[in-house]
Amino acid sequence: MASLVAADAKQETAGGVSEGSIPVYSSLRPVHGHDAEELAAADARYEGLALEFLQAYGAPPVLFVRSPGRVNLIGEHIDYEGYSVLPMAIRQDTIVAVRKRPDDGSAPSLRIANVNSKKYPAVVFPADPSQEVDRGNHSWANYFVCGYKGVWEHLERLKASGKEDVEVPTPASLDVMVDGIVPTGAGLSSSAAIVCASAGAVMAAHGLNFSQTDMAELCCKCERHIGTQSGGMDQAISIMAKPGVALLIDFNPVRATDVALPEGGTFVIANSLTESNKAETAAVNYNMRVVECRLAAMVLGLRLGLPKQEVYAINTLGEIEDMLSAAAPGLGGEGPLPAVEAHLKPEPYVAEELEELLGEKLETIMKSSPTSLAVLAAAKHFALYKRAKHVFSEKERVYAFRDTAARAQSSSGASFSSDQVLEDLGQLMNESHASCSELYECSCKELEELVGVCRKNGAIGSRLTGAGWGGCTVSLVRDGHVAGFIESLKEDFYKSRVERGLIKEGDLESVVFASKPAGGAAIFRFDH
Ligand code: NG1
Repeated sequence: MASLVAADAKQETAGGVSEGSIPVYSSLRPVHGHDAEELAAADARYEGLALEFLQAYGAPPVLFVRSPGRVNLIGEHIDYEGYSVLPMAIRQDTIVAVRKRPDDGSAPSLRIANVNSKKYPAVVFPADPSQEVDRGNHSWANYFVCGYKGVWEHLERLKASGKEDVEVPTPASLDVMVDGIVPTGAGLSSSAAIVCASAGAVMAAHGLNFSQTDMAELCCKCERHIGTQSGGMDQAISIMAKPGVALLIDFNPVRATDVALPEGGTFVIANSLTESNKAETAAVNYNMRVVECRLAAMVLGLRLGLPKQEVYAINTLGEIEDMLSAAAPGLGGEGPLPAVEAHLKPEPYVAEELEELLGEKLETIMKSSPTSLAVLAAAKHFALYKRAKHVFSEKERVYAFRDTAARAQSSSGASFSSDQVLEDLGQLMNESHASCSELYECSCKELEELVGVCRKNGAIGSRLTGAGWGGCTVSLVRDGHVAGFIESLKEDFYKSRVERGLIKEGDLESVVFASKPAGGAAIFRFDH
């Protein structure tokens, strides 16, 4: 196979590809061409994937779709409450190679394999968009099935909304090979990377190309088949990211605004080496927080004097803030936090207490959500005050972060103290971490240790990133200090772990690294 970087870099916009859809390239250059070493490594990786594909299926892939992981700079656990977040994509991504398999008379099927076949064995599913994702069996390929279902669900929604010209293709047999290098269980959105790349591959293999916003929405919805009640941050950044900038992402509907990051600072990601398996721990961690926020919103709704039936329909703290603002425009400039102080007690609530207040069994209120019922079955108490306080304060920090970063852009000349901007951003990150740790209780002892080591070694700000309970930290570090910072982390955090056999010395480059904002999802068709 010829080198994949040799062809011209061109984005195809003809042939039914509408503006704002996933870019289609015939070369790796637009995504990986900023650096010769990166381009050569990407070229080798795609070549290797194409070869594995050929060996597995006896024919080459027709196209590749890549979608990146992300690091969230600020705005943790607030996307599912409807609030804006501020992530950037990282270089590490998942690539899905695909071809439509010619009809051989047998029932259409999806053959899904991974270049890492030891860890991720090959699986066959029916080519049936209505199949359920088997939540009881945590197969890696379930994420592909989520993306697969998402494409058809989106087409069905379009049809249901009255779009008469929507043609739903017949589901074809597909051969698929996946190559993912986003660390798993690390809070860097490996799950969104595979879901987005899978949905993109299914879409493109059937001759479709949806808009980026439609893709972001559909990937968010379909990843929920895995069993987590996720917000839309990861899928939105994975699809819509642009090289060189972070994005402020708003929801309902999903929108992205560029946030230029100030000169002089670099974000360094470090893995705590504690894996957090979000899908398997959903009932006690991630979904538990979603349910706690919903209960907090309901109790606040009661205090607002809403009728019970309206209260039961409330899902998020974002909805409650809108209602509070409608009742008292501007909320006296103080936002919803005073309502939390006034109406929620600092101690956790038990289920019976909430049922007494709400006048209904929690199981009845949440009966339409099996994942919420799993939370109720596992939960002993619900920390409504702490969770609401985190959400309402964290959303303010997101806007403060965006406004602080903008200060660096609007000032002209070096006399402006960009160092002060970095300090202010760092402080917001530290405050965010404290809130995640103390109020949202989504940290763990390894993350606390790592954040401490990062700050001790000169991070201007350091915080857990992603869902937490393990995974990574992100630290803001002065440019000139990055190499020394990484070395000191190796010494102070990783050395003892290498000695204990938790990680190999040679793998450290993939657990602690600096990252510039990378680009989003792309389709590659190499015609030669
Ligand atoms: P990670 O850390 O990638 O699992 C999860 C959610 C996000 C967001 C963050 C916390 C999914 C797919 N992603 O991300 O939507 O809520 O936690 O801010 O569930």
